[in-house]
Amino acid sequence: MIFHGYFRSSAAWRCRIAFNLKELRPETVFVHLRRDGGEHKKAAYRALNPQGLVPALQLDDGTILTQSLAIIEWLEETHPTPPLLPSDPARRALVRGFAQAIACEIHPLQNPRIQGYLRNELGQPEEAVAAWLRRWLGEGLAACEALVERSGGGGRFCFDDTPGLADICLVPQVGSAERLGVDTSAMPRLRAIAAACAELPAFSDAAPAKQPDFEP
Ligand SMILES: N[C@@H](CCC(=O)N[C@@H](CS)C(=O)NCC(=O)O)C(=O)O
Repeated sequence: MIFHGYFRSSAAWRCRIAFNLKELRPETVFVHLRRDGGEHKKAAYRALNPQGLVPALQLDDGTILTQSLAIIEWLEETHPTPPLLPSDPARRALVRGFAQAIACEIHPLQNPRIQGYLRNELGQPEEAVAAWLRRWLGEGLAACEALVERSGGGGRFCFDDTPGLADICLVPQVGSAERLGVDTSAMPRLRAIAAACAELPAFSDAAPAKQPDFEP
């Protein structure tokens, strides 16, 4: 299996954590999102993912999976141990809802192509782009804090005492919040969970700075 990713991509970061938790080491190909106008926009990569987004996962039978949540759900179904979702259906839905709040609502507004549109086509200055990023990230994470709180998640991780899909989605988004200077002081649960995750090699080894294609 071949994983196509980029060190800074939070969608790829989610998958890296999931691979590590499942103790899988896929061959990795790095797709540079900034070099030469973006390798993800070239025909060679679009043949893998017509959306022109990383990550993509090429399976041994040639099937190409796209979308980080679909990749992680495939991993969960094919390599069930350790589980990334709770066994109770309602709690599974809670975890999926949390994961989608990040992957479907917060993250898409942060994407390089969205930033490029704001800068280049709408002519917005850097301060306006930064304000956009912080606004949607801050508001989205505040809702995530409430979701964890409401779930009775007093454990070490979002919805359980073991890390799972919600934590996999949370950690890269908290990483973006730190990088972009979002004020997370009113999100003590999320900060504590991110700190607990950082103590686990599956999470710390997946961080952008640990990837071979990392650039400061
Ligand atoms: N929903 C997709 C998001 C994929 C995505 O947006 N990837 C970003 C990097 S995190 C990307 O390739 N962006 C390219 C661009 O915006 O030009 C997933 O979860 O896989």
